[in-house]
Order: sequence, then structure tokens, then C-alpha cells
Amino acid sequence: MSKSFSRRRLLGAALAAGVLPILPGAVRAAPAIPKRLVAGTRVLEVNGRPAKVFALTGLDGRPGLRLAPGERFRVDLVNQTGTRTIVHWHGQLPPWMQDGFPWPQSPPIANGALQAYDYAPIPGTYWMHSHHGLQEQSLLTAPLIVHDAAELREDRQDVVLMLHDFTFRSPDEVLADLTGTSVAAAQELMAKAEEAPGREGGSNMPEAPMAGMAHDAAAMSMPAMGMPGPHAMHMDLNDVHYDAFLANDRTLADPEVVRVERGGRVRLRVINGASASQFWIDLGEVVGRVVATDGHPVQPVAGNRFPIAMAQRLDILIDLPRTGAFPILAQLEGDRRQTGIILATPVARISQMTDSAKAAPPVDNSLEARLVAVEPLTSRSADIVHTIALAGGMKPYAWSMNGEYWPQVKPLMLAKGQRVEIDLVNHSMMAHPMHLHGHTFQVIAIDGRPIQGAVRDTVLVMPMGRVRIAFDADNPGRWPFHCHNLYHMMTGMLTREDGRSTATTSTT
Ligand SMILES: [Cu+2]
Repeated sequence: MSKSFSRRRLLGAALAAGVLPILPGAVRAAPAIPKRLVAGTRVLEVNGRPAKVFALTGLDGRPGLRLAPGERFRVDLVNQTGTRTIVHWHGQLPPWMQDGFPWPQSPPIANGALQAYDYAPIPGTYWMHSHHGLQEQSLLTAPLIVHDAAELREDRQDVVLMLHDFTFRSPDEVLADLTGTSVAAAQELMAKAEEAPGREGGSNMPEAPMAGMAHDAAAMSMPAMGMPGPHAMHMDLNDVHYDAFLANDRTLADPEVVRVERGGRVRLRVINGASASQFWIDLGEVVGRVVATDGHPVQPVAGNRFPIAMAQRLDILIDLPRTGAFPILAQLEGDRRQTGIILATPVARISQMTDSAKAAPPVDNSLEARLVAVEPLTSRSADIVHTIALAGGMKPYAWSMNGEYWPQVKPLMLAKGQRVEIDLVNHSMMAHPMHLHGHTFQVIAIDGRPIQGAVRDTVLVMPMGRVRIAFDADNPGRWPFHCHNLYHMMTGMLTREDGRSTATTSTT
């Protein structure tokens, strides 16, 4: 009896999620109807002022995609943006040509064109964003939630909290400001990054003297525009001054109110979709449990304040203690500003929230150091150990990996089946959220201290800090590895890994 009840509940949940009801066991026989996803534009009102931004909308009219347990990622992406675009399925592991990076072999999609995708997704909290130019800053981003059967059996209300940093300026102007150039020069920089990906000899930032200096990491680490204050003595935070911070497209002047049951059980899926901002998630009086990071399960960590770097996700289980309204806030690091949503039981009174609070410290790896993967990598020694120095600074504004600036980079060659360890050594005064495409990695050491850390796709490397990650080269193809600060990536902080489909290696 309990079995039929849980099946019914599962069916109900699938229907409520607007997806075909596919029960476990029947999953691989899923019908071959692609889901339609439209990249378009819309007018978003931010604090009473309209702005033209992008949108990624499914057939149900909601942003992004939700897939049922076992459902394939079978999606027709239709480009109605009026310009070229390409969408990356962040953290998912498709064949490389479907990954949504503008390689010459998988160029951006023309306006009006349709691109089909078909791969087996991995369950969890993911997201999607444009990898073309600076479109991500203009909200060409959306949630990608892949349900699994076990999680549906938990019978928790799913709440997505997607964060953005928002500016009324055009992203080209932002990049021009940062680099001290013109909008035309910024546009040229972006065009070059896509015209010559991975080819040496192209020209890109920075000026010649920088490239020569980049190996001398100490020379690059001078603090510039440091944040004053007790927590941020010599760190650089928040390169860009934003006009607003959005939680599900809204500010605290008019926040989203999510109705939950009395004593509600919630799975909060926090997605940091901001282009250049990091946050502290503040649950207030509620104690939550982090149970997954970047979609992958971790041993639960209880608390009410958790840091989230750019591009990362946190799944937090919340059991509301009573009736009432419970703000879930995201505070900008090193700043007073905040955004958020409100969980509210029926008839709870919602009081007006302020978008300014006590200044938050810089985001750090305090949570990362406590995470333990539920499904760690198998234990084995590394076939390749690679050290990557992260360097750069504010003046000139340019960021590098091992002294190389995209697209003038030498790819790291990987043979199939190799265990790869990468030591990320940050010689700069900014934290860098490093994202690897095509593979999930495990965090195995922070500042030299070994851990059985989280399996994830984006890890923060603190200023002057060191993080070691490990992964198995099991997904042949071309894979970007980059800082997820959009402006760091755009001024050079991206490199490439070439995974071969054979197990033979060549040493170069
Ligand atoms: Cu960076």
C-alpha cells in the first residue's frame, strides 16, 4: 500500500512539474519528444525602472528546464534573441560538441536557428548560461533542475533561488570601464576570444609587458583598490558596482513570496548565476542542512549561513520550525547590500525587508573545508599532476592561468582514463571561482591540507590560497577550464584541456 502511495505521489510530482510522468524502471523508454527552450528577450523592471534583458524560457513559461527522473536531456534550443548565442549546460557532462562553448566546431547559433541536444543528464541542481560574449551579464541564464527518484520520495517542496547581479549599463561598458578602454575595444576583445579560440598567435589582452611578467607571480599580486575593513584588508572584492542584486529576478523592494505549508519541508536550491558577485546565504532563525554542492551529494552540514561563489549551487534542506514568514537572504560579500526571497506559511504576515544589512565578510572556503563527498572518486594515485598559477590584477585589468591569456594558450593534453590532479595556486589578491567543463572533480586539498572534499564543478581559490582537485579524464573532447568571474574570463583567465579518446599519451 505504501508502495502504490509513493508511486502515486511520484506521478503527481512529475505532473506538477509539468513533465511527462516517467516512473523509475521505465526511464530509458522515455518518449522521444524534445523539450523546447527559447532564448529570447524581455523587459524586466528593476526597482521600478525597465531594462531589456535576455530570457531562457521553457514551454511551461517558466525560466529554464526541469527534467523528471531518468528523462534524457532532449532539448531543442530556439534562438529568438535577435543575435547569436550559445548556451552552456553548466556542470552537466554532455559530449563536448553539445557543451555550449563557442569552439570553431560548435559555433554560436544564428538568430532564428534551432539547435538540438540529446544526452543523459546527471541529477541535481544545475543551471544554464550563455557562453557568448557578455550575454550572461544580461541574464541569458536560467535554472536546470534534474530530479531523481530518491529526492522525489523525500516529498519536499522544491524552491529555486537564483541570484544575479544587475546593472543598467551595457556589459560592454562595464568591460570597457574595467579595462580602461572604449566600448569598441571591449567588443573587439570579445570577438577575438571567439574567432581564434585555442589558436596561438592571435592577439588578445594584455599588453606585451604583462605577458612577460605573468610568470613572476609575486609581481602580479600587488593589492589594488583593496577593500578597507577588518575582513578585507588586502583583498580585492566586487570589481563591478551593480545597481541591484536579484533573487529570482526581483529585489527586496518586492521580493518573491513562496508559499509553504505550516511546518513545511523544503529543498532550497540556491544557484549563484551572478557574473561577478559572491554571496552569503543567510537563513536567519532557520537552521538548514547543506546536502549537495553543484548538484552532487555531500554529508549534511548544518547551519544558517553559507558562502556561495560564482556559478556554484547549494541544495539546502529546511524544516520550518513554525508558522510565519522566513526570509532567505543573499548578502553580497564585503558589502551591506542583500537580496532574497521569503518563505511564508499561509496567512503569515510579510513585513517590508530592507536591502541593506550589516556588512558581510568576504566569501571564503570555510564551508568547502567541511564538505565530504557522498560519492568520492575511487582511491588511486595521479597519472598527471599539473600546477596552474592564477594571476592578475586591477591595473591593467587582466587575468591569466600559468601566465597565458586566452586564446593564446597551450592546451593540457589528457589521455583517456588518466587520473588528473590540478594544483590551483592563486598569486593574486582576488578569489577565483574555477570551473572545469566536461568533468566533475573532487576537492582533495585546501591550502595543503588533504580532505575528502566535495565532488563539484566550480571551486573557489582564495587570494594567495591553494586548492587541489582531482578528476578522471573520462570524457574525450575539448574542455574549457576557467574563472567564472565573467570579466576575469573575458580578459584572459581561460585555458583548455584536450581529452583524447584513446589511452595513449604523448609527452610534449
Ligand atoms: Cu577570477
